Amino acid sequence: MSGVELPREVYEIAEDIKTMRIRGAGRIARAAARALKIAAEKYSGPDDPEAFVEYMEKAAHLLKSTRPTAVSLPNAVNYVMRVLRERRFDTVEAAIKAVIEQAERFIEYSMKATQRIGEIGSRLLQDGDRVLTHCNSSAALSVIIEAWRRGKDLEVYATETRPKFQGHITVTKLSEAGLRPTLVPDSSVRYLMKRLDKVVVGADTVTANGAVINKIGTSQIALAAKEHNVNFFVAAESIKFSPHTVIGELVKIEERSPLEVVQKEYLERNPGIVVRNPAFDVTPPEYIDAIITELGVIPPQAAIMILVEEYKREIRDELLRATADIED
Ligand code: RUB
Repeated sequence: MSGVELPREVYEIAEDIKTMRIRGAGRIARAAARALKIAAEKYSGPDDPEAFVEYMEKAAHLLKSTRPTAVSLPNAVNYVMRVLRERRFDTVEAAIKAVIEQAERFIEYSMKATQRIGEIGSRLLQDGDRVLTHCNSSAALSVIIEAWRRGKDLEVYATETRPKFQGHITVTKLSEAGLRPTLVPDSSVRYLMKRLDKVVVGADTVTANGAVINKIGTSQIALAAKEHNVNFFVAAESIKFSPHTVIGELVKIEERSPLEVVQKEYLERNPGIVVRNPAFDVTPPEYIDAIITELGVIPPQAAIMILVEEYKREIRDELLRATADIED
């Protein structure tokens, strides 16, 4: 690994992602792209393109290691790093310029994708719908708020989303947009489901078979929605689709500190009690009516089509890697 030190800002962004000051799969991805851009802008190592690539790989590695579940993070890092991995540069200056442009391209695409999901997804909500959302997803909010802006009167429910209470961010955003959201405990979802029409949630990762990994509790909501014949929609940009899952790789579910669930004193007083804090769960495709992407609305079973269309290179690399492993 490169001996050239990374700028302080890159470590700060990595720490902000790890500690969830920056959170939500889309935001994490854009923050990582921004960190790579800063790393390139502030490079102060030798005037040697190879040394620069090594230094950028160090930044890429650091950023990817911050949180394990949202595939948008490695997708963002790989998208930016692709310019260095697939091209050779004669000068460091040219390589820096290419990284900056690629990072900016990613950020712009990601922002526009969320907006486009709102435009496309808003058509799935009807005037008078009672809609539930979980956690805090920019893509899901884009759908709900855009439908509201288009004149659809919606009654929106948001779960608290324990233990980190991202639901509070959601109700604030909805309220700022002019809606009058209702905040509800996570455990009230099945009780409320009979009076709801639709559920809209975001995604951290969509797998090749159309399963969706999102904030813990999402799969229970999907179960209750299925039981009550309530439509369950997922809003997810194509950067949330995981090329690694094409070869059957499983998505790692982040397990966070028990101290987000109970206080330190509680653990000290009760040494015989184990507290676990899994942060995400998996909703199988059978429980999902549609995935709203910036490329259109798809049934979950068509996730593989988005992957093949958008991640040709990555899938080819994954397949080569899998074959090499078999031959070893
Ligand atoms: C956030 C979460 C969100 C998705 C999608 O979890 O599960 O639903 O990341 O969000 P955490 P977005 O708070 O642990 O990061 O649509 O904004 O990408």
